[in-house]
Formats: sequence, structure tokens, C-alpha cells
Amino acid sequence: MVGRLGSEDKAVSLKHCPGKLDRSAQATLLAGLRAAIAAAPLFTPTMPRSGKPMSVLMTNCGALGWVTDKERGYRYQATHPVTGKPWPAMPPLLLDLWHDISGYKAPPEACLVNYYAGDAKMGLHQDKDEEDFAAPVLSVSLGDSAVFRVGGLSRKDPTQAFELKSGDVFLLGGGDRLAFHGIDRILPGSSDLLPEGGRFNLTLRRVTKPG
Ligand code: MD3
Ligand code: FE
Repeated sequence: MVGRLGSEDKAVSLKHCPGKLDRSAQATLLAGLRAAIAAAPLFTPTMPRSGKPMSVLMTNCGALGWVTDKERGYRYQATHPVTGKPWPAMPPLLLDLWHDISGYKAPPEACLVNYYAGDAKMGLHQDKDEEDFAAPVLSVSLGDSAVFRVGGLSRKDPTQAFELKSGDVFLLGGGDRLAFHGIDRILPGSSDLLPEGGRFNLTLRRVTKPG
């Protein structure tokens, strides 16, 4: 699926590639992800100011990672907030995928790993902690399916829901890079990729402007 909420005349900025990764590629990526999590354990992010825990667990790989806590809020940093160590390298498959489909001149700097247990969700938000909005965001889903919602540049704009399944790749760029989006819910038992159940989402991002 390519296009944008009924606007046929606009540059392609939202691209859903269902089943982009076959089962074998998903297993390869999952092994790389498990190794990254062993080095950089999943942590519970907390909201700026309120300190309220999010329902999603997070970690990162790559040069920079997205973190949030009560005291310092949303930011990118080079080290894990709990271990203090640099983030592990990105699995090569992710770099290949970015190279193949992002259409962007520079490599990604951050891969945010979100883990959704059966009851986790993510409210409607914009991703705007990056300096470079010209670069797209590339997302890969592994495990149980999710109901993903995307709207417009205003929170009040109408939204559209998609199901994101294991192996699906989603590319967001151009005019949709700052669209509101979120995860309504996970569909437990919809995939047997993860023995523990739930869903991983990996988002590859450029944080700084290249050059
Ligand atoms: C649409 N993650 O980590 S990824 C996030 O499935 C996040 O875990 C969701 O939203 C997840 O910030 C959705 C797909 C995605 C990523 C970035 C976007 C969709 C987007 C930026 C603009 C619009
Ligand atoms: Fe987001």
C-alpha cells in the first residue's frame, strides 16, 4: 500500500509493505534483537513531569537511543539510562532494509525498540524529537499484530487504522513524517514468532542532519 489517506496527487509519503520480511528474515532479525536486548535490557520509560510509566517497554540500538524519564523528558542519548553503556550496534538486516527502501542519503542513527505485552498501547502522538524531519522513519513489526492508527498534522484530524503484522514494514516520510499516530491495541495470539507473546516494533530514524 502506497499513498496517503485519499490524496492521489501528493508525493508518496506513507508506504506499508505487508510481509516484507519472510519468516526466515523475521527469525534472523529476532536473533539480532535478542542479542541487543541482552546487552541493553528493556526498561520502563516514564512520562516527562508526571513520571507516569508507559505500558510499552523500550530499548535501543545504534549510535543514539530515544529515552524519556520524569526529570529530563524526551531525548536522544548515546547511552542506556540504566546500565550507562553505549547502545549495541544495529542488526545488519535493518541497515540493509533502510538502504533498500528509505531513499535517504545517510544511514539511520537510532533504532528504538518497543515491546508491547498483550495489554500495552501507545497514545496518539507526533515524533518530533529529531533534528532531521527530512529523513523518513522506517518501522518493522515482529510478533503479534497491532492496530496502528494514523491521522494528520493536527490531533483533531480524522484518523485511519491499519493492522500491522509480523514482518510488515512501514515507511513514513515527506508530508506525513509529523502525522499523529499511535497503537490502539495488540491482538494477542495472532503470531507464533515470539514464544512469550506480544509484539516488538523497531523504528529506524535519522536524528541529526547529515553532513
Ligand atoms: C507515523 N511506534 O515509537 S511505528 C514510536 O508500533 C511509535 O511501536 C509505533 O510510534 C509502534 O514513536 C508505531 C510506525 C510509525 C513510526 C513513526 C511515525 C508511524 C509513524 C511517524 C509519523 C507517522
Ligand atoms: Fe511514534
